[in-house]
Amino acid sequence: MNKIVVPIIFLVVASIAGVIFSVKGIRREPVELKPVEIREYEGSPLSSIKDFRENSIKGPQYVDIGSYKLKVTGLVKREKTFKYDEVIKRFKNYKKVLTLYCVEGWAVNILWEGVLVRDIILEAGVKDDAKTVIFHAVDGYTTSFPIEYIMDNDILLAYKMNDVILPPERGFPFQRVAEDEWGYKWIKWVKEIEVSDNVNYKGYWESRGFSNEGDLDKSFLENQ
Ligand SMILES: Nc1nc2c(c(=O)[nH]1)N[C@H]1C(S)=C(S)[C@@H](COP(=O)(O)O)O[C@H]1N2
Ligand SMILES: [Mo]
Repeated sequence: MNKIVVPIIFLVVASIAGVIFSVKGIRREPVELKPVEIREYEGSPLSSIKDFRENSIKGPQYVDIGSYKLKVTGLVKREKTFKYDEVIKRFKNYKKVLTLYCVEGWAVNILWEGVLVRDIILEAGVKDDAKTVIFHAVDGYTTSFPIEYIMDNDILLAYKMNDVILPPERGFPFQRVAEDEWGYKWIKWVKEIEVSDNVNYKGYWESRGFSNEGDLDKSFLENQ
């Protein structure tokens, strides 16, 4: 009897030990799961997030998301401060394919995803004398829009492009997506949305001769 039982017990113990050792022994490097950008949306091709040219006034900005806050200030009923996640979760998300045209002559067609600037501003409540919305970025860059334009249109504050979270170079955490407007109106690394009564405000490129309207159908130069 023992002649059979002993080897069986031995075999069982040995195979359990074998399993434990082999599991412990597997030392495979973790596989990095990179986000994959989509290159086609509803049958139409998209540009790649690598097709952009880096021409920001101070180069890419690397925002620490732990301490990041988006502020709504100025002529609002309640000044507001949102953390990154709050912005994305609190407001309804939208997506749209839009092309960014830089005045330098290049363009990228991208699926943008984000929240509406209007929804964020409405949460703060606009005062009667509000005329202009000024966007401020981490690198000191600014650009502005008439308040009616922001409130009457579906203007995105994007946090994703081609289904991928904005890379730091592309404006993480948020880029304002400005439909029908030149690239310099697409402010990256947005940190503050200021509601103002200053109708003559001029942003970074606007104060250097670029049209304040930024209308794509017209020249980007102010007096042409
Ligand atoms: N904060 C910030 N946003 C910015 C700029 C900048 O220098 N700083 N450059 C603008 C210009 S001129 C263009 S064409 C687009 C270009 O986007 P990209 O730098 O992601 O290619 O970003 C716009 N947004
Ligand atoms: Mo640009």
